[in-house]
Amino acid sequence: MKRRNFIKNASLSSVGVAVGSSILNCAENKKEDSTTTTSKTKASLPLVIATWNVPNATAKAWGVLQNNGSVLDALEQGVMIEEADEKNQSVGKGGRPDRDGNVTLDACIMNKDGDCGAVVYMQNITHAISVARKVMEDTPHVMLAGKGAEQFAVKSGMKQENLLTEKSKKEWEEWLVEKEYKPIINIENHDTIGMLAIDKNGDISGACTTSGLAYKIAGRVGDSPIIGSGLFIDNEVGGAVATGLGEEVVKTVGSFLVVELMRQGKSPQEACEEAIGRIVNKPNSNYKNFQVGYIAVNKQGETGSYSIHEWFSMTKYQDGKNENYQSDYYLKDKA
Ligand code: SD4
Repeated sequence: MKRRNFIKNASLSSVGVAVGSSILNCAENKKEDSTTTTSKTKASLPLVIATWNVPNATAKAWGVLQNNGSVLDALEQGVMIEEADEKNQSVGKGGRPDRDGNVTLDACIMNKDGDCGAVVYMQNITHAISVARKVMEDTPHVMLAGKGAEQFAVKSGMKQENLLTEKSKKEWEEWLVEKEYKPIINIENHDTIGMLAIDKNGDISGACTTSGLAYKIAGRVGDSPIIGSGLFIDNEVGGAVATGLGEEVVKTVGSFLVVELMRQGKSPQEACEEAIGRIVNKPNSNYKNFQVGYIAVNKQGETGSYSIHEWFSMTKYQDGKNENYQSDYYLKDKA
């Protein structure tokens, strides 16, 4: 399906799809990932992959690992780049608000031991990933929500700030004119950031952070902070992370599914494809109107990525090379 047709279809759909100007940069996206073979050759480590075209974030994470930093430091500092980037309107500061004008963040992190931490519906703190990590490391809990998460962040020394930038505010005010309730999925070149990393010892961890769907109903939480849906790591097997319409990912427990499929012997690419298959093959699935994308890595360092619609991509930093790979997608040849 050509991009123009996709945009047309999306605008007709009950679930709107916003295509930002940065999609025009897709020409920068490189070939399809050539490392999705099932060969069992030893991968060059460290290795970092992330959803979308986020070279600064992967470079940051890889640099931390190269300097023998911990994999959690690498992931945290990597995704913080996107959280702080006001131009990325799907993550952290500058994120698009909910329908009431509040920017609410979801994030989670998971380590090689299966420990995890998450924050949901948190406001006024840019670095949701850092709060998620502190939940994991400093509390007996897995998830903190809303005001409690914000209070915990402040007690942990993080500063409160207004996350609604002028640009996101203006766009929200324009949206208010029609107030048509259509969750908007952003399929831009950068978006919700999910990142998976393998350190030099071969240990895998992951992180995911987002401001969620633009103009969502207040209180809505997506897949991104839900362990097993937006992110899952099993250090014996591999890791997976999701982007796109979170409700569909939650309904299929997507990232856990990808990891379990890899456990059964599927390559990361095959596992991502089957997980997308579970969504599109559901009775009455209206998958033509929404995007979901997965990236995955296995213990051998093989990677895969797959989405429903065109223009999803994965950034990979390995062997000193930081490259963006256009994902294969379900609707290819089905237009
Ligand atoms: C959510 N999965 O909140 C996130 C949004 C996203 O690309 O990934 N957008 O549903």
